[in-house]
Amino acid sequence: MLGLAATGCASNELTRLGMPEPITEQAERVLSLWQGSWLAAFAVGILVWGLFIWTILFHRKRSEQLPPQVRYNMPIEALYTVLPIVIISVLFFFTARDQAYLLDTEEPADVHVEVVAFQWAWQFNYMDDTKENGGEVLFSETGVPNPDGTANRDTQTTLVLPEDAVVHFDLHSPDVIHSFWIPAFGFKMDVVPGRDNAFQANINEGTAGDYVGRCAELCGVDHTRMLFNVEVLPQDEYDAWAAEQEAEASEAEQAEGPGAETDLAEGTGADGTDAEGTGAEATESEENDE
Ligand SMILES: [Cu+2]
Repeated sequence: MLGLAATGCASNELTRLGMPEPITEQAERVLSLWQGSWLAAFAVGILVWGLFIWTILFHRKRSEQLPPQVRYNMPIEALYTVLPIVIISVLFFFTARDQAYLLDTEEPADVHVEVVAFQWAWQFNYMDDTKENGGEVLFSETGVPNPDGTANRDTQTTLVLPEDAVVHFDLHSPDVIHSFWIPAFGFKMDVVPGRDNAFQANINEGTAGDYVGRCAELCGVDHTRMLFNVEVLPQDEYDAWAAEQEAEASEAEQAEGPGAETDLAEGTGADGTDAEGTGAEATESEENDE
């Protein structure tokens, strides 16, 4: 009752059992797997607690005589074995079914983002996947490491996405293992050096708004600085934003000569920021020494 009162009137929040509000079709699936698993756990819990309480209340010690024993009772022993196997098989079935759905990247995507996770920030490369050879970078958003791990929407990189669209994510890391996590997606995936991890998210209609993103793998001493923003925009606003970014990127490319944009996206961006991160680290340790 206290729990009910404390979580307020949002019954929706209560039934989510601690999960964030889902903004993708995939997140809805994760949420129902989560809720279903809890229902199964509650059912088993209620049965076991019920048997305990029933035993305590109605089968207290009445005399010195030993009660009837059930050891080597084959039907009961078989039940103890078969029932857990049934429970685990049902949980396994739903987990395997949902995992196959969550990792499916067959559906043609509307937006294609390459996520580069590096110590200690993120780069989001918006790709033109209509081009051959795995696509071409249209424009990039490169973050700088958060100063001290305190979330600050104004200084963090923002991953901008359209609502009511299919987004394909390719995950790459030039250094160590990170994990790309948007809690509202109900999903995270490791970003592993030398491995092409990918997933897709079908972002729901009516989900425009601000969300948070994190690195969810302890990737080194400044892991907590790897924060980013997620902003979901209505389709038309997203299109306008993307066109603007693309125009800016091609202007910059013309100013710096051909090939400059690719260098910025794949080399200098990540390396430059990394060097900056190391610089900050050196200053910090000097301060600590003092
Ligand atoms: Cu990380």
